[in-house]
Amino acid sequence: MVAAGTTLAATAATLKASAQTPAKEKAEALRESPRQFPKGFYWGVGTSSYQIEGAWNEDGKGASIWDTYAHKPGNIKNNDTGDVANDHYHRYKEDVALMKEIGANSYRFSVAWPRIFPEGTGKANPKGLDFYTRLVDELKAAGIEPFATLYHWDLPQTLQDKHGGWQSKDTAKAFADYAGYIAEHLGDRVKHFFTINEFRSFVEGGYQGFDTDVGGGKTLHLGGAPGLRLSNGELNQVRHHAVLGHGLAVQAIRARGKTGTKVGFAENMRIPVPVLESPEYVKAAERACRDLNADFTTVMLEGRYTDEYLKRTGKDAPKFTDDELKTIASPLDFVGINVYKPNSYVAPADEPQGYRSIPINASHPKMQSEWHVFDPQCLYWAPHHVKSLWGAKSIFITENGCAASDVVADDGKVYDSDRVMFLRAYLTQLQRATADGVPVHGYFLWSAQDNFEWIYGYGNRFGLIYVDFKTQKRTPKLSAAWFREAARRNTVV
Ligand code: PNW
Repeated sequence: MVAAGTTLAATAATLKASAQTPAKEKAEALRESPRQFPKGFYWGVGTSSYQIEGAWNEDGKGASIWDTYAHKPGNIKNNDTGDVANDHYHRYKEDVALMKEIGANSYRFSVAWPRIFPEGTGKANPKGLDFYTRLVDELKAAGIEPFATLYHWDLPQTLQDKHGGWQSKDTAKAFADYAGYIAEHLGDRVKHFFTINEFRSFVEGGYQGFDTDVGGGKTLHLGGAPGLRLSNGELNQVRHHAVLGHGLAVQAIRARGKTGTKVGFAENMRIPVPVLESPEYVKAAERACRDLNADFTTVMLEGRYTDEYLKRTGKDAPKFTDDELKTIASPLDFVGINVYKPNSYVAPADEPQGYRSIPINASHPKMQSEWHVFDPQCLYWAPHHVKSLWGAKSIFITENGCAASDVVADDGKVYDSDRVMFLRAYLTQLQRATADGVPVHGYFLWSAQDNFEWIYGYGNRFGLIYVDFKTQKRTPKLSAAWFREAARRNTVV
């Protein structure tokens, strides 16, 4: 009570002072605003190679499983493909200039493995590396810090053909070799690496298909490349190989990168939100979080599969060695989480697991993507859980954003009022987390530009910048102006 009273009084004083003082002091007062993010906060935007680059078979690039998957009629809405996408491969200079214009001080992009090693392993393709070298130089010259993701799902097709992709441990080893190669060649300018993006999405989507709760007892079935339908036992083994690939890559990056290179993963952790903010409910949500993420986040941060996970999977449990567990839990410099929606609402329960999930209501508000359950609180609880469960010292929000039904208005502008509402609401919760001492050091909005949204093709637009895919014309949206102002003032605006 005392603290709340003091804060209110301080806010009132600030407001009063700012009403009477000249511009410079007003700016000072704003900087003191209680909605400030920590000093040095990274305000970034994100993309991934297959979703924006195009040039799918240029300059020696090998095919990826997404090239193959999208080329097969019926897999993608409207049979869209990433063959051209945003043509970013040729327009990266314009795109970096636009990022600067919209106020981003950092950029999370991904490297297309088959550009670097067209066959997955073996001989490197110098032209592939050259593209990322030029991109990184352009970013540095614009004062934008590059953050590189090494795997955002575009596996070299050869590795799929040779041994079933991530069904084989050989893919995990090949991934580490490629990761080490990139760290060696870009590590003088790229200081932050994410190994793998969204383990759950590409493993479950690609190797079995997965169901996500959209409220009212309904689930939505989502899939992706390579489009397999494995059994549960086989799927758990793929999960294991993916986290093993991450661990091996961490070691390779440390061995071959420059001293001081920082590394972590970027996972779309399942996020349980406590129904009430009381200690018992928060405890229940933390237990749910550790449990629901046992297969990826928990094993990478704890170095063991939880007893409940092994019991639950039974005869379908992955086969693993203690050595592999050590590798999987190689020490990290930060934890990256992609945060879009709560996965469940949680209450305490007497059952041994200590929590129960409350159904998501049928009328729950959503954003445009049919899976996108709207709740800003998840951007508070996700990093909070990561800190309280695993003691993370540094956390990045590697993705957050939403699709919206954007159109160009008569005056040539794009008025994405719902995205502005979404960002303000979610970032208010993120700021609250940082104010509570959760060490979040950066935020990457998904996405810099509208792009190829996987099985939804070009229909679902996530960008701060609108892209006309016929002419490749780029137009910053209303939300881009919002983002620039928030980044400039390092606060929620
Ligand atoms: C992420 N869900 O995928 C990916 O990392 C991006 O490449 C993608 O464009 C972006 O989010 C938007 O979809 C997700 O069902 C796919 O909750 C599905 C879900 C979340 C993220």
